[in-house]
Amino acid sequence: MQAQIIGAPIQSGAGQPGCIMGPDALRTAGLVAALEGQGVTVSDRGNLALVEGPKVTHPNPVLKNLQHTADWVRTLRGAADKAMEETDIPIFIGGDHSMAAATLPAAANRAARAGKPLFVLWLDAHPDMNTLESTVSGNLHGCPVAYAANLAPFPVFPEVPNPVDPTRITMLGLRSVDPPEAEAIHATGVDAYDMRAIDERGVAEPLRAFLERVAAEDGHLHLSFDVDFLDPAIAPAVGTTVPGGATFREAHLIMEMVHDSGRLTSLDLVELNPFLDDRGRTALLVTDLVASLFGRRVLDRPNRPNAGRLAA
Ligand code: NNH
Ligand code: MN
Ligand code: MN
Ligand code: MN
Repeated sequence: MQAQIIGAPIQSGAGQPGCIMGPDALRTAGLVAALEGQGVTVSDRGNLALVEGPKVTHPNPVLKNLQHTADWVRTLRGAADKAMEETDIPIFIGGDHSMAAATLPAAANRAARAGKPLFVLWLDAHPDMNTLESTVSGNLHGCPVAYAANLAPFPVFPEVPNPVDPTRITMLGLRSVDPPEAEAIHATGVDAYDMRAIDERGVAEPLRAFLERVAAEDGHLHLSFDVDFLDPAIAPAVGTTVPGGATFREAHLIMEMVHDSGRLTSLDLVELNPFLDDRGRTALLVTDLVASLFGRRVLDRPNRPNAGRLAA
């Protein structure tokens, strides 16, 4: 299996700086070796360079860094559409979650070309379903799902020829949802599991049902992993920590189950802010989760003296 790594050092969609360092922190933590250790042939394409695009404006004055983020989304969309053609599994490393405004439409384009439905597994404390009108923070990383599913006009971003079907999106880990987002989840039929649902049912049951649907419909599967899905106690390096997140084992189990499904076709690793990290532990944890996602099994975990520190 071949994977390409595409670094997108974009931070203008988040409320505070630092995600610009995300791609290089993941590389420093050993992302390439983690993949190669699972037999994946990796081509690391380095970090994208921003290409400035057409001037965009929007009447909502709260929107932050609109031009810069729109330029990034357009730049990454071009690179993502290309990577989708070139490799089995493009891995987009960020960078804030506005990246998904490029990677989701690109994944949907590839699925449409293959004549398959696209499914999305969204692991995040937040649904990122705000519109350019509904956002209160003005941070565009809170909007990519609404854009990619065509829930509202986003004239500042490129056209979306193949909108993502909201009923084929499963969200796990939600615990910070704005009122218009809650309304959008109900109105569109996104399959959303907040942390209370996970407390009661665990991650395995809803995830198994989702993966069975992907298999039954012979779908493509894009996994979008926001670091704030994880509990801040194990993953401090994120600008929007929310208490009560996924545990180490919940996160690994999800990765192991997605691997076993054999369905993964593209991946986002987003919102890592190394400026907020504690001796690289969050970057190491994300890298460790990627190893599970590509097939490392609990019984094969290396018995290194350091391996246990990730469980702290
Ligand atoms: N919903 C909030 C907003 O739109 C928070 C979004 N922040 C995230 N999303 N980190 O994953 O600003
Ligand atoms: Mn997010
Ligand atoms: Mn989030
Ligand atoms: Mn494998």
